[in-house]
Amino acid sequence: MELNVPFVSAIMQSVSDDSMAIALARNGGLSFIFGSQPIDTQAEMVRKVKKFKAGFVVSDSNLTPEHALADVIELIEKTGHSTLGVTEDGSPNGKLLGIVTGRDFRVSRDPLDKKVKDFMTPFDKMITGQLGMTLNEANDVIWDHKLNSLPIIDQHQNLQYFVFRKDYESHKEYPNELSDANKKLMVGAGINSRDYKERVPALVAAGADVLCVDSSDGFSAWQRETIEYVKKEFNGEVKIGGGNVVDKDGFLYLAEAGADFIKVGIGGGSICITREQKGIGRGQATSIIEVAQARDEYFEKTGTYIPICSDGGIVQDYHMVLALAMGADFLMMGRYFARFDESPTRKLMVNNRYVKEYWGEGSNRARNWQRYDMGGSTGLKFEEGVDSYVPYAGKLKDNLDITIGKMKSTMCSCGSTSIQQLKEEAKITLVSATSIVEGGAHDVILKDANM
Ligand code: RVP
Repeated sequence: MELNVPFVSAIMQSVSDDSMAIALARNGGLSFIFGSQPIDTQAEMVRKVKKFKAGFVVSDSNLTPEHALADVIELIEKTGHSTLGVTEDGSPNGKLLGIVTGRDFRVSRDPLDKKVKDFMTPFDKMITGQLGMTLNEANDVIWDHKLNSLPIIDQHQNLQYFVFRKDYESHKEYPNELSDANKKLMVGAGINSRDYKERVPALVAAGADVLCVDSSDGFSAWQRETIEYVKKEFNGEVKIGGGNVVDKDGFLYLAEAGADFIKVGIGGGSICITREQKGIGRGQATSIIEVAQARDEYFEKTGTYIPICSDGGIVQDYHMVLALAMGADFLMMGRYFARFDESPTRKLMVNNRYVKEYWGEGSNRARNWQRYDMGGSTGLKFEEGVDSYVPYAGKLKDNLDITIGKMKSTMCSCGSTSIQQLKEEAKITLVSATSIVEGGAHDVILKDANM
């Protein structure tokens, strides 16, 4: 398994759900769907990613014919989408009975209690597509009949998807798309070392391509047992990573346990206060350099190359190149992805700026899910993560394109045409605090201080 861009999104409630996973895989990376949720909801998110078909959108705005105009208006406000599926049971895949768009009602004239069935465009007046048609065929129907959207139904008239005219442009090629042998997007999932005997089979059945034991401290017998169990139970066919570790001993421990990749980093995450709270962790660069060396020695000795992932602490785009140059094979980021439209959290206006919520998995906010699932001790007295905001940054693709452009430019300056060459040849130098000041704009009055 190989990534097309060396990025994965963090195993966090505030980062990696199915929307993030779809967006990132389309752009060549991979998300690990957060494991701090019940097994069935996590498996459902994995399933949604595997079911994703470019251009075919599962309808998120649906009502029954018995609903009223007031419900239509409320739903449009909530979702921001103005094409509503009318199904027998109001579900996204129920029997399709009609469709409502802005052309079907007039708020100024129609009473708010007017029933959907009295103003929807009914099924027998609609043009629909059949499940199985290609995106090109669907777009031809949209074009020929001058439609704005085409509902796609199965042989029982159940609504499956909508194809929208306005999406046509945005469905241009995604050259880096990360897909499996069946052309389905790839997706990972986080697991823990407690309920893995139930969680892992459910995630594998849902189609997860790779798993990762999610813990701030991976150098533990629990983690070894989890990895060994998964390897044995699935005859070595399920890929599973472990972590996090910060030194050679930790790396070797998980390598011997059978981990397919190993995550590096404790306490460096932007929302992480593990070092402050427990005194546990290590500088990210020091950790990466040591573990990368351990990986290379292990490879020389055994012939097995176990990729390492630098997890946490990356803020600037150049940090990414640095982590790769220091030896990381790929990077996990939370804060970076949390800022985008596709992350699962709310976008808010705070102090005249758009922000998105971002909270650590070790915060009480994230840990609250356990009271539904795990029983046991939920009354832990301290937090290892904070609840915060990050500046909103727009769409993932736009940002990723810029980041990758910058990284390529840095690599170009290092004379490297591949990550491997960068690792071997880049010259890394220690910098002083003064040199960092010197590296930014300094001693000038910036024209637009808000930029
Ligand atoms: P960052 O990209 O700097 O936001 O860091 C994200 C990483 O921080 C995660 O991948 C995880 O390793 C770590 N994390 C997540 N939650 C917490 C916490 O609550 N302490 N830490």
